[in-house]
Amino acid sequence: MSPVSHTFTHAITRCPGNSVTDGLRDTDIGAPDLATFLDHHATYVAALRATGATVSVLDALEPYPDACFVEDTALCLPQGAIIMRPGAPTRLGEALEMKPHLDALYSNVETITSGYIEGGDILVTEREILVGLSARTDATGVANLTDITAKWGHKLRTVQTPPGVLHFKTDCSLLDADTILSTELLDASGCFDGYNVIHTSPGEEACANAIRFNGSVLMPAGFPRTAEKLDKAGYDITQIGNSEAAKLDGGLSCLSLRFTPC
Ligand code: CIR
Repeated sequence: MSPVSHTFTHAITRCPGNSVTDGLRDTDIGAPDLATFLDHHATYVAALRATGATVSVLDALEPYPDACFVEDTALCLPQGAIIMRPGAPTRLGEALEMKPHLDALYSNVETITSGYIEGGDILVTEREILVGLSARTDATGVANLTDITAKWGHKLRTVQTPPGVLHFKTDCSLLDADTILSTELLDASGCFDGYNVIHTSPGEEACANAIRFNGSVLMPAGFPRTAEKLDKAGYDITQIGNSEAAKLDGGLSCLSLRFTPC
């Protein structure tokens, strides 16, 4: 059977709109350039499609500057999809905007109704779902998610997103059923005990957010030592420009929902 944690037939993305220049950011290092962002986004969609997946590109949602970061709006599992409740007040409405698109593809769509939780804090591996408590994801949201995923037979483990880090997956990614790419900082917490862990190279922590999508590992361009490490470990690497999303603390996983509808 194909590994459900990184083998997918579909992905949903959303184009950044003009309002993306107002997107949330921890530190202001300048607004993203829309033309460059759109160019990177098109390359990203092409890379997902190159693996054989069907990829939807939704129209920009101008009232929501961060709406291109669709990962935060839902969790897609083999048994159904779950609409999140983003902890950033300006992003709360994005989740309901995603619901009709998932309703069209899934027979089973549930919704988080209490607390807060964003998809960027959730790492699904072959054996469990890890959820990082963060400034965007609280214990009530995690409890609500636990109730839903337990019905579907999943084991969920609550972990901690490091202080000052936006999301759990800002600092880690799944590379295969047993292997995680992680910053040394996050790995030092012990949350990946029992997994093989590959560390981002020193000074390249910003590339910890990558995606294993079917046969490829998509990672941001500009991190040569980590790319070489992953190449030597046998992964098929695709490097994609991510400079504009990074100005808004966004990595490659944030830009898509990846799933096989049921
Ligand atoms: C935010 O602060 O919500 C956006 N500017 C970035 C969201 C990145 N999403 C993700 O890591 N899953």
